[in-house]
Amino acid sequence: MTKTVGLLVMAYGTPYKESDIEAYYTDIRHGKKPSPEEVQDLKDRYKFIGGISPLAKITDAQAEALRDKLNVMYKDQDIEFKLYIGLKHIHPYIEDALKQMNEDGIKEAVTIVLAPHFSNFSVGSYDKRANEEAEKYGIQLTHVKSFYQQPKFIQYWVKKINQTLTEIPEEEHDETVLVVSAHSLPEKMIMESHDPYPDQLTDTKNLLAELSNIEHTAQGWQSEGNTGTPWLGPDVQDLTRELYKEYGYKHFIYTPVGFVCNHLEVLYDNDYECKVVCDEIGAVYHRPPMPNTDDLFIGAMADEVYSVFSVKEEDKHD
Ligand code: FEC
Repeated sequence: MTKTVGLLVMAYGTPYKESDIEAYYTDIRHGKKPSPEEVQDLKDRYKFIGGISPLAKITDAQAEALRDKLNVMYKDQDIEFKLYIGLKHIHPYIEDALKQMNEDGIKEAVTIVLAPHFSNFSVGSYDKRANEEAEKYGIQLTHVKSFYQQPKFIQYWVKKINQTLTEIPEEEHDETVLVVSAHSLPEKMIMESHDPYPDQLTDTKNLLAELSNIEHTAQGWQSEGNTGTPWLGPDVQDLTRELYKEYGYKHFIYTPVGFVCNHLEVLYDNDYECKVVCDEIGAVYHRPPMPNTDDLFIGAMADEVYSVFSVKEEDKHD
């Protein structure tokens, strides 16, 4: 008999319409209302990328593609995954997803956050919320903690970096640098807890340097908030200026590998803010496409699920 297992795909969430922006921002700020100026600034950024973010639609599409792939991979184990989407900052919240799972009679689920690297303050905080809720209902969860090391994840980015290099004249490859980045976090939180996040980004950068045709690489952080305390750096914009000053690079290839799709933090922070700096210094801005629903990327997440979740022999024929 086929066994149904929950697949809880967790993601950041985005406002569905302009009137959601203030409540969404307040949720990000743990209930502290942003000032009218801050809300207006965020509204302007969304307006700049077309009004609303494509994130909600892409999250759904990624989650559905992952479920479909897993259902093929687990077919001969007689397992079928039922998909639940749980968001961090807007409905359907992580708690809503667990409640629905319980109502559907799900007893066991695999969770994955649509973020490749693990930090206690990113993936860890999603998992904590899911665990607290699952405990109430007696649902057993198996978590994917990270998938940045999955060969298909790296292959995706290697392929895109190499494709981008073909658009740059060969004699200028030595004057091209790859900027590998993820979302910054407050330095104090990361350092005090020996969080693996910065090292995982360095590992990613090193793998891309080793396996792609790029000659020069640098690691940066992006999209930091305004908390009045230091965040992980260097910020990608400052880094661009520094690299230009020191090496005079003509081409900058940005790979925000800490994110998995097109959304505000890429479409604004990279495609607008980093491009402004490139224009200012007279360099060429390049940003390969984000993974979105690319088959290699979905395959990387599916392979990680497969490596953490297997059904015990005795459960197979329930
Ligand atoms: O709608 C969209 O397209 C936006 C999607 C979005 C993603 C995202 C990912 C991450 N964030 C992380 C941490 C922080 C911390 C703060 C913070 C603030 C914001 C704001 C917006 C926002 N984040 Fe976000 N983030 C996205 C959107 N984020 C909007 C508020 C305005 C601003 O600062 O720009 C600071 C909170 C504070 O002020 O106290 C910290 C991390 C990720 C990547 C992992 C993940 O997806 O969970 C880490 C997508």
